[in-house]
Amino acid sequence: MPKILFIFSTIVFIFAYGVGVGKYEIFPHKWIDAAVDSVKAVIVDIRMVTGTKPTQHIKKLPSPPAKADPVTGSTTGYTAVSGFFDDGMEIRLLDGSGNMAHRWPVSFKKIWPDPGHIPSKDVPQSDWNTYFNGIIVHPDGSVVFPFRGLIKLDSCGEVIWKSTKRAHHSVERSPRGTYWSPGSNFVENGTDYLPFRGTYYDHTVVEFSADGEVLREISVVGALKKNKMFALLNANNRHFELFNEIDIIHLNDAEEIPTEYLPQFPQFSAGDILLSLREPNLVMVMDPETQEIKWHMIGPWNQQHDTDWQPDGTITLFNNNYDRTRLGTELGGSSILSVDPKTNEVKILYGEKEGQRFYSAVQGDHQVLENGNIVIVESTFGRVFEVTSDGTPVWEYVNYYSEDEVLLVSDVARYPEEGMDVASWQCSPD
Ligand SMILES: [Ca+2]
Ligand SMILES: [Ca+2]
Repeated sequence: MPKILFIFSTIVFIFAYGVGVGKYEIFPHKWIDAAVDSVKAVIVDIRMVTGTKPTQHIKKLPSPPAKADPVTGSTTGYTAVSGFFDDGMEIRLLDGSGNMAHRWPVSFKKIWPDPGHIPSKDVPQSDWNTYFNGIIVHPDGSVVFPFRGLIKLDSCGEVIWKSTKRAHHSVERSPRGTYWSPGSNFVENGTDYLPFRGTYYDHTVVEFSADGEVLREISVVGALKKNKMFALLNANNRHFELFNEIDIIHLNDAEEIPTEYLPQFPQFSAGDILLSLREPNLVMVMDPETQEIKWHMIGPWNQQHDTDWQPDGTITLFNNNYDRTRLGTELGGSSILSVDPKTNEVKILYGEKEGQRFYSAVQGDHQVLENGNIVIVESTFGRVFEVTSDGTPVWEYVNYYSEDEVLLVSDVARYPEEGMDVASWQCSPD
């Protein structure tokens, strides 16, 4: 091929890839949304496709490192994490010392050898050009996670079932043993939602049976319309017709209220689901039967992820506090917040203080443990850590690629050791 043609085709590839990233969430698009970053993403993508270096999953640590001393303590229970480890995307189970207790390699090509349910332009170029959020590890060693559908693998990583219904960002079990995930449908020329004439992703909540069958799907944009809350979506001078194929709400969590928490949430009922919508900084509780939105609040969180019900009648969340800086220096970094939906009182549980600095512009996950400790994933800096309720770090795992580079970790789920008979699972890690 003449050199000039090669250069031209590379530029076309770069451009196409940059567009793909923006439109189809191949990677966290906010992470690489600036034009210069898109070009960078493409340059790295050549190394991704050729399997040379997983640059798309790597972030360079600040220099000098913001935190000098590693936390060396151990913890109890098993910590499930997902991200890029060693040779590819995986779900891993870590023991209390951070050692790998089990692993589930996740290959797009193996799970979806014939991805007919995905538009060809969205099919990843390689197993490395993928990522996912949301994991559940079951006591028998099976895992469920959204990955261009909802997937259940056994302890050896073989597919037990898979649904082609698009699911993304999170998966949570209901009290009935079913699964909730955010879903999405592509809407062309959004005439259903005039005056918004654009083409967009209508994010939905999808309930799957324990066998992966779709039981129901509810449009969240439709629910906002029904509750006369549509004005929230074009606040800040946003006009959807100016955009194309836009992710207008970025639904990133859906979980049903645990039955045992109901007495602490008298304003809500069994079956209600908690939703996190990143774009409008909106957290809300919806009855999926009637689509009545029973409570909602915008901020003070900013671009949040992972809202969780708590047994004390509060809701906690990962406040990304995205501010377009590399280290969150403009707004003070990310934090874990709690809100009482009875009073709308907000408290900072961890972060936004000297000595508690962490920051993940996108993704991020947290879990409040029974003893009040909090496990936090600082996704883009590849760090999972646990702090006590007074903010003392007690455990840490960093997914290093090199001395000054880390690989993204998207999720965390902590499980007590009891009931997780990991030694009995087939296919122990090699
Ligand atoms: Ca959550
Ligand atoms: Ca959580």
